[in-house]
Amino acid sequence: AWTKHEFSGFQNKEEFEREVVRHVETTLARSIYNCDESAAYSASSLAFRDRLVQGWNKTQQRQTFTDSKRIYYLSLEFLMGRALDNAMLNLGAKEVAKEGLAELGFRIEDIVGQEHDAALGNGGLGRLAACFLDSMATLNYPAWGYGLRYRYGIFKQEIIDGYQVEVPDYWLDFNPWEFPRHDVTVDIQFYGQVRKSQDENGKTVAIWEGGETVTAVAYDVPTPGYDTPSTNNLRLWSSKAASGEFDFQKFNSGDYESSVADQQRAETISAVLYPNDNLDRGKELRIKQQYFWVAASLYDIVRRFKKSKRSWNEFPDQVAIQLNDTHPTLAIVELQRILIDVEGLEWDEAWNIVTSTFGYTNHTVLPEALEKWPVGLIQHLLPRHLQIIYDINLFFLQSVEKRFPEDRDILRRVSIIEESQPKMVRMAYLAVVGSHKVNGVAELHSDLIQTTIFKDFVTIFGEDKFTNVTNGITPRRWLHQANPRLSELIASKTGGYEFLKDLTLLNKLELFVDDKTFRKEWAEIKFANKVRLAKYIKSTLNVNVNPAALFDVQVKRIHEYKRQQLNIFGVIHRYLTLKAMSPEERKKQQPRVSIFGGKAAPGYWMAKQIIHLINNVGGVVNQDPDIGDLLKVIFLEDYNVSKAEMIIPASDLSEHISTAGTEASGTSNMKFVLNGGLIIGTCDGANIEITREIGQENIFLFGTLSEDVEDLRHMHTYGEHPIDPNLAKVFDAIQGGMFGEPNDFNAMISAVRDHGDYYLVSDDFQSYIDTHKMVDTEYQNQEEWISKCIRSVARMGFFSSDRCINEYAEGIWNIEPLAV
Ligand code: 26Q
Repeated sequence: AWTKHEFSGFQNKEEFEREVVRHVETTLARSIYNCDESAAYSASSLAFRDRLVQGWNKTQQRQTFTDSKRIYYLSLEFLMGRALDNAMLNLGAKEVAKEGLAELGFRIEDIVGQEHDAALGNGGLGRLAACFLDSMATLNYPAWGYGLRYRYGIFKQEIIDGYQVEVPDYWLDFNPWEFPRHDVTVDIQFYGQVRKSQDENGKTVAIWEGGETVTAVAYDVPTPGYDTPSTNNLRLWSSKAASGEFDFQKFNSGDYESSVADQQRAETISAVLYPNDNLDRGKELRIKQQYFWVAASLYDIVRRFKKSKRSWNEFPDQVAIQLNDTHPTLAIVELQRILIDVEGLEWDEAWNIVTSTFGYTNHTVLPEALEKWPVGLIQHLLPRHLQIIYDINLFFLQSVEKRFPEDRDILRRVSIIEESQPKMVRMAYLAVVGSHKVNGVAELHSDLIQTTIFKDFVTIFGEDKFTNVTNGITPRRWLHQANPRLSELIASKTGGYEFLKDLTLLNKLELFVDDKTFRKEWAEIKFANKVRLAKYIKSTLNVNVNPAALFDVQVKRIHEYKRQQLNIFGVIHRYLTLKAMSPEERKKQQPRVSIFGGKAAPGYWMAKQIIHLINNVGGVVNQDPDIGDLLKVIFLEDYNVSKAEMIIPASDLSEHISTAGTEASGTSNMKFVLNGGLIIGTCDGANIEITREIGQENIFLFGTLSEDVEDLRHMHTYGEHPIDPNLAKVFDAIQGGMFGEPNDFNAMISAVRDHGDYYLVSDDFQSYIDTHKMVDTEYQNQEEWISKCIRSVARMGFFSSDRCINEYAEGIWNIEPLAV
């Protein structure tokens, strides 16, 4: 039962029930005798929403009244998942809701399950933003998120004949969690021309005029903290035609069609989330989204600052803005434009304010993910901004030239403008130059950016500008909400649910590692979670999986660098090995279920091939009577946040096997370990720090180290590189037609065999299968396995997003919690 929660949404179940009934009968205008699960969801949400709003209003009033410094988190993605379950938990009213719903004849899981995920993100970066909102509210930081209100979130994935098919995700039918603010609008200008003019003092000023205008409308989403009345705001902008733009003349003169077309063109800006993850496709609409969102957010932030009547040099004392990757980099240019063109500040004073305000988080070193925009496109779309970018670059390069007069190449290397054909604006360089701090998201990644893509900038600006903030996850959603029984068991041993606010308290679990009954309860919970997933697999795929088998899970976006192909090749190797065994030998093998899930970007052909191969392998293996329970291969359709909440607690082993140096951090690795699963992984991203925290005896590491990757790639291109013999057998099986048409997967195989094996699949194959053999052996000793799981959980305190947000607050934002 819920005991120590100090802040509660409802005093008792009767109060909750009264509110649900009231909403069914009045807001929804339905009879309580005709209340189905959908209506019960709606009414429960509205009941909780009312409570959220109270804390939200108070929090906002207090932030305004105390005039405290705020952090603004700019992210094109917020992968929130479901809100009702989270609101119940954060308001400490889950028990009350459970009992109240039971009295009304419902099971809480069914009601919570009615909600459509808010899926305004691709993967890690978007989910990180959502975890940060949870932590910022929980820790009482005055924080706002700013994003786009996409009409369509990430597509829904269907698997048809083994292939991915994308279906649009229209999610706004009924969304009680947003509040339209039709009175909070900003007109955003695009295109047009810049003309020079003189102001009243004879100073030359730039006038940006003409072009077209689109209106941004604010939609606010309350984001509650856990066990605190603090409720922060997530402001999402929606685009619509500007009132003057919805051309009444056209309309009245009967040109109805073109006036509607104008309106649709405006609404297109916030229509759809780009489904690329770690891939930059330079589409004009994407940069229009970026400017639209950035300009609306900055107008809003500046408007709020100006109400306080402070002088401009106090702006960085009142405002910190964090850029979630380069997607909002135009904010740097936009603030400079506002300060010099609108507010009349001098360049240097304005630039000081700008650079003191912004922090930039890098999430990738992959060259194909680094944003670049053609100069010509920006010239056309944002002519004044291009001038400012050129001026920023000019002053920056002048200062570099002064300091490094002997280095003739450095200016070309660090220029914000790449002198290519066509010329490109390098957004990451602009973000570095325009921010006071640049951080990576795990230690290895932060080291790598300082020695590779930003090496020259470290020389120019000094090491202090570059820092590391290792990612974290919210234990509220990723432990308590996803795995309530494990959370309860932990609470019973660590002195209540305090660990949800101070995750380092998990270390108290070490005392119980050898406690037989504790271990047994632990194992029972894992088993129950596996039974639940097995039922789900049966109901969706009609495949029977044995919950006593080892569940081996890889769920994440499908990408060659994440190496789902290595995993499926390993599975095929296992299948071939089992097939070659005698029935007696087979009986001694550890049964496994290999579970995959994840979306491929719609235009990423190779990623779609990988999905196809996984499904084809499942089709063969799962039917094979020689194999039975020894091996099952499952591809779970439409992996998303709410499915993650079910899948992660059911894993025994999860795979985090990116080519070393490619995965900036990874965050699901943290979620799996926190839920009592072990992991197999490369020395990449946060795996390294997880190893340091939990101990290397509790993790299955394998493969090439990042410092050796470059040499190996060089060897592949210029030297001999015989393919791994076991992998060659796997390729022969595929090309012999064992898993469908013999030639269907030639490109995947060629990438390894003939095209340089950029992701080192062959190099790592032997150590990968050897490590899996160790996993099999260790899993046989269940007592020892469970001890490892418990010890690992006990040592995961570091990976709370609360720790992470405190590091940002202290090291980058210079901001303090607001006492409640
Ligand atoms: C860029 C330009 C045009 C269109 C799309 C994009 C785009 C969109 C999304 C580029 C990248 C992303 C997403 C990147 C991402 O999710 N990165 C992940 O961030 C996590 C949180 O820091 C890390 O844990 C992962 O390692 C990293 O891959």
